[in-house]
Amino acid sequence: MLRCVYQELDVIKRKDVRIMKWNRIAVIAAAMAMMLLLSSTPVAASSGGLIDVGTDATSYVPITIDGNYEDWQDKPHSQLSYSWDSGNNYHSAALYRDDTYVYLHVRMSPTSYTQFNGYNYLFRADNKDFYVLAITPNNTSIVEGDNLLEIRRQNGYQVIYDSVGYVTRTAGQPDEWELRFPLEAFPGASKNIRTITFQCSNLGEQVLTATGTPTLPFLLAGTGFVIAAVGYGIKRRKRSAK
Ligand SMILES: [Ca+2]
Repeated sequence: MLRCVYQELDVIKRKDVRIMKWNRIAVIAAAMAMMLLLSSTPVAASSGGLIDVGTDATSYVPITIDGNYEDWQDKPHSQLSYSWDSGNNYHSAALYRDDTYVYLHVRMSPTSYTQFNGYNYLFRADNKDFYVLAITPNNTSIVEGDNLLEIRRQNGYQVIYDSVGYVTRTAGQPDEWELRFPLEAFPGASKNIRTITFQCSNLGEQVLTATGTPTLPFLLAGTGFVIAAVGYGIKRRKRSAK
């Protein structure tokens, strides 16, 4: 009788140890997921989302729209040129996004077509088109120094809420500008937009793809999956141990 009791106690102890072991694994998995989440930084959007998180991570300086362009130095720039003139002149441009805004930087060619052009900007978020224009308030002439820009929807001409831009004109230099508008402005937009591109027939024929990805929503989804998977494993173990 006593022996049976001891055997039963031993079985219960082993079950407890097994459950404790799985609980510990669950805690470690959750901790690892959180560490991954906290250590995440923006990655190149063109490299493809969740799978690349953490493998191609690069830390970028946040963009401030202020007519100072040093914050663009660490962002990859592309050449925008016209096919009939690509060998001679090109503009330099970069598209960047974070989890709230999309940002554009353009510096015109130093040798020809040096002046600002804010018309016919086509931003595309996950293949949905959004035409935007950038103009000075009341369409006033651009003067030397920093000029405030309004960012408007080309369709309807409304100023985009929470948008801002500056174009800088300096004697002997090509015009340079930066602007931003919120991701929420995109038609049917959610914060889970994966790919944003920019093109403008007035500046060149190339298509820019935004650098920077809001890793948080994707990683949260990933973390939830890890925890759910571990939880399911524990449940199965408990059930099969009965
Ligand atoms: Ca800036």
